[in-house]
Amino acid sequence: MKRHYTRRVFLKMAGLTAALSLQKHPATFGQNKAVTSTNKPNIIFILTDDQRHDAMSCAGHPWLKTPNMDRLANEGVLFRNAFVTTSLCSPSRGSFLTGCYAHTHEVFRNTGKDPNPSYPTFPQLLQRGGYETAFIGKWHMSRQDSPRPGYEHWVSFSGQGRYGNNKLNVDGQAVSSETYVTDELTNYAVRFLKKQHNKPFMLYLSHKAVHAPFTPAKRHANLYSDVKIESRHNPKDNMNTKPKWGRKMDKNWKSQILDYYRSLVAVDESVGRVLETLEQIRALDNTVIIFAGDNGYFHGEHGGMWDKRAAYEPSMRIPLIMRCPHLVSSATVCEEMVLNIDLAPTILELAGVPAPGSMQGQSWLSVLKGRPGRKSFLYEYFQETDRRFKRPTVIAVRTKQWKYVTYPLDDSLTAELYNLSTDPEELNNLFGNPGYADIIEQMKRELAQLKKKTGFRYP
Ligand SMILES: [Ca+2]
Repeated sequence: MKRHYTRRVFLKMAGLTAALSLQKHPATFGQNKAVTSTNKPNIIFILTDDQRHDAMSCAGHPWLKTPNMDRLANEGVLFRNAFVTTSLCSPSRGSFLTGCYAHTHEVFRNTGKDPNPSYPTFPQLLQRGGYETAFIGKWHMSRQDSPRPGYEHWVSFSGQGRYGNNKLNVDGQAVSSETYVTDELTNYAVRFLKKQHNKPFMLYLSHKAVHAPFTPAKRHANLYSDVKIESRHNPKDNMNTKPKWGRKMDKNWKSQILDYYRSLVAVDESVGRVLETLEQIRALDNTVIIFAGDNGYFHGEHGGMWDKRAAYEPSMRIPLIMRCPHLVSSATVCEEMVLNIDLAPTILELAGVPAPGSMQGQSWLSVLKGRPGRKSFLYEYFQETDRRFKRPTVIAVRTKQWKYVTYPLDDSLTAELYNLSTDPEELNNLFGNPGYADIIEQMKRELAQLKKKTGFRYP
């Protein structure tokens, strides 16, 4: 049973938060006397690739079973309004790491570039703040696999990597993978967790799944074969009011969607193995686990959209759960709008490490303490030079009630306005409807303010 925030819960949590900063945890690492006791929690960030916000049973998926993601939500907070500021792999990864917009950290596209080093990443700051840090998995910015600054332990591969037969870079050494990528990365994660830790640790476990080509583990190859796969297009969608672009379903979309969900089952098992390992090393109660996706994914919405990159909800929404036993006891749902750029300042606050002023996100612990959340945010996507992705540059602003989408570099495309309170599926574009002229003016002003505040610029 989910519990939505009430004033009482906020106050209770505010008290618990105050206690956290003072509390010592002598039992942090159980019986292991060699480990220094500390009041800093361990932190595990698990990132998936292209997982839809609703691709978890705890988020209401009708037939997919994700018992371990559900456990995180049942023992923590499920964020029901979590978004990325750019719905694309590399820019979003740069934003998780630096707490900044793509137009600031300068990973504008999937063009093989790491964030501008002027903007420190949260693992670098944690390492300086006394954490033992590890990165395991898909990096997917600059296309080389060698260790990046900020990590004492490094396991990665070049670019997208593969579901099998990966060429891994383990702390600077070339190593061939032995098994299916999700299991392989989890094996490395478990090994890292089980080693002796003389400091609090931060593990960044970054899965390849469920990115295309959707490839399930062999043991899951026939799961859900009796499920009827349907497109998410809503027949009530008023396509006449929308700009025409990006509507091209993969020709094998039914089997693609089925394999997408099958691939996610190994990720759920991975979450289970992480939880089980934390129990074994007696660190579960002193470890914060944050689980997120790097962007959403279309499964046929709006007349057959596929992939991501757009400002519609299935693309910009992400799954986000935080198990944080110090702050939240169980089964809490947060409705405030939180972003990928909030992850870094959140983790730094959890670790008691000051966030640099350059970070543009804000710790989401503040909304968990009952403070008001943001009222709007800027969304940006910059057109790619790769001709396979014929998607226009998109600049949008989203509030709790409204979304205003613009295509500033393509005059042939109409802008869009949706009332998310009455039309959460964005079926009816209200832009150009004279009854909404005042809302459009407000949204234009909000967009201009957000651009100014965040130093918006084109690549
Ligand atoms: Ca992605």
